[in-house]
Amino acid sequence: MFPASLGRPSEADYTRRLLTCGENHCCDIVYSDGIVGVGRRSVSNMAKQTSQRRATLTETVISPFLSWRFVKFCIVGASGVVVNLGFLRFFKGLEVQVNLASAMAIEISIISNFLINYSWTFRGRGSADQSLLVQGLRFQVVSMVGATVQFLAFVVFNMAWLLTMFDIPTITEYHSAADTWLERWLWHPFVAPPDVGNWVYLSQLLGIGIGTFWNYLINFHWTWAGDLDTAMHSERHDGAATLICIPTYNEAENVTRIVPAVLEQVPRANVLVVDDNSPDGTGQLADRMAGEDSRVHVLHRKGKEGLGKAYLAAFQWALERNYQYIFEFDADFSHNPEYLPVFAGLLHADKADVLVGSRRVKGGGVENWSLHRRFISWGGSLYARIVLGLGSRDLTGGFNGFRRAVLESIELDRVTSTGYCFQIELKYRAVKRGFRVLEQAIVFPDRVLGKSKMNGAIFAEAVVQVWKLRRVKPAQRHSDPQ
Ligand SMILES: Nc1nc2c(ncn2[C@@H]2O[C@H](COP(=O)(O)OP(=O)(O)OP(=O)(O)O)[C@@H](O)[C@H]2O)c(=O)[nH]1
Ligand SMILES: [Mg+2]
Repeated sequence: MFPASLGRPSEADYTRRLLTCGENHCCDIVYSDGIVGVGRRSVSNMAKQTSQRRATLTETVISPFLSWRFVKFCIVGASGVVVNLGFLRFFKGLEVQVNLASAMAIEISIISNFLINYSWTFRGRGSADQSLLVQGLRFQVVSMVGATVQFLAFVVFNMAWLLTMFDIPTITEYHSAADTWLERWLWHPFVAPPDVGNWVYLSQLLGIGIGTFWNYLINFHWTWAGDLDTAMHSERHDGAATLICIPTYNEAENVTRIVPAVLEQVPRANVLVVDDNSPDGTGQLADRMAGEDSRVHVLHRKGKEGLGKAYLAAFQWALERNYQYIFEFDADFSHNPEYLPVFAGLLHADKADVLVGSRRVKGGGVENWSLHRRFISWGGSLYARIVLGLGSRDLTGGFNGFRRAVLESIELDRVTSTGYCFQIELKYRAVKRGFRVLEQAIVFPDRVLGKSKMNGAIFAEAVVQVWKLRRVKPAQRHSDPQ
C-alpha cells in the first residue's frame, strides 16, 4: 500500500509491489499487461496511440458528413439564425447602438449554438479531459473563422459572376445597402435588400455551404475531437481483484437481488455492502449473504451519514486489502450489472484510470425519469462542469470504477462532500491528479423498488460545494512520479 503523501506510485513502486504482493491472482492480473505505463495521456491521445492505421481522407472528410449528426448541425445552425435575428430585433427595440446590437446578437447565437451542439449534435463526441470552456472557445474560434470563410467564398463567387455578367447587381451595391458593418461582413441572406437580385443570393448560399462545411468539419475534428464512448471495448473481465462497493440504506427489497446479480456478471469479484444501520434490516440480510458466500462482505456503520462517508469507508476497506479495481455501484438496479464485465475489462486493459458510467454520451441515457429530474441532473452536471472546468459530461453519476492507484493518491482524507457532490469531487480530484478519465455509456432506469434518498438538502449542498472544490488547487498536489 502506498501512503497518499508519496503521490502516484512510480514504476519502481509497482515492481516492488509485484515482488511483495501476497495474493498471486492480483499480481498476475495487474502486472501481466504492463500497468506500469499508467500516465497522463488523454483519452484522445490514447485512442491515437492504440490505432495503428491512419484514417483515410474519405474517413476524415467525407464520412463525418454522412450521418444524422450533420443534419442536426444544420438544424442548429438555422436555429442560430433565428436566435440572431430575434435578439437583433430585441436590441434594436431597446435602442441599443446598431453595431453593438449586431455583435451581441451574433455572440448570443454562437453561445446558443454551442450549447445545443454540445448537448445534442455532438453528444458522445469529445474528450473527457477537455473542459467545457476550452470547447466553447474552440467553437467560438471556428465560428468566427467560418464566418470569414463564408464571406470570402461569397466574394469570390460574386466577383466571378460580376466579371462575366456586368448587368447583375454588384457587391458594392449590396454593400452599401446593408445596415451595419457586421451585416456587410456576414452577408446574411436575410438582411440583403430585395432589389439585389438572385445572383447575390446564390453566392450567399454557396458561401453558407462552404462556411457550414468548414464549421462542421473543424468542430468535428477539433472542438469535439474523439469518441467518448470509444470502440475500445476490451475483453470481458471476470472480476478478479475487483471490489464492487454497494452502499445501502433501507434497501431490503433490493439487496438480496442485486448482490447475486452482480456476482453472476463478475464471478471472481468481491462485493462489499456498506450499510448505515438501515432500520429495515438491510444489514442483517447482507450478513446472511456474507455467511453463505465468501465473496460477499459487509461493512456496518453506526448510522446514516450520507453516501460520501459510506464510500470513503468502503475505499479505505478496499485499500487495506489487495483489490486493484474498485467500483461504486447502487443497490437499486439503476446500475445494470451487465456493464460490469466490460467496464472492469477496460480498467484491466489499462484504457483508463477512472471509468465513468455516463448517461450523457452516445448510447447512454435515463429511463422513466420525470422532466424535472432530467433537468436537475443535466443542469447539475453542466453547472459543475463549468464551475470546475471539467471534461466529463456525467459528473454526478454514481457508477464509477477506479484503479487502486487513483484512490491511493487523491487524498481521500481531504474529501469533504457527503451527498451528491461526492461523485463530482472524486472525479475532480482524479483529473487534478492527472489521471485518465474514460466515459462509457450506461442506460440508467429509475429505481423500481425502495425509496429515493435524494432530497433538497443534498442538492443544495452540491450547488455550494462545487465552488469550495475549486480550492483543491494543483499546488496541493503531491509531486508526480517522473
Ligand atoms: N450507506 C449509505 N447508503 C446510502 C445513503 N444514501 C443513499 N445510499 C445508497 O446509495 C445508493 C444510491 O442512492 P439513491 O437513493 O438510489 O440515490 P439516487 O440514485 O440519486 O436517487 P433514486 O434513484 O431516485 O433513489 C443506494 O444504494 C442507496 O441505498 C447513506 O446515507 N448511506
Ligand atoms: Mg438510485
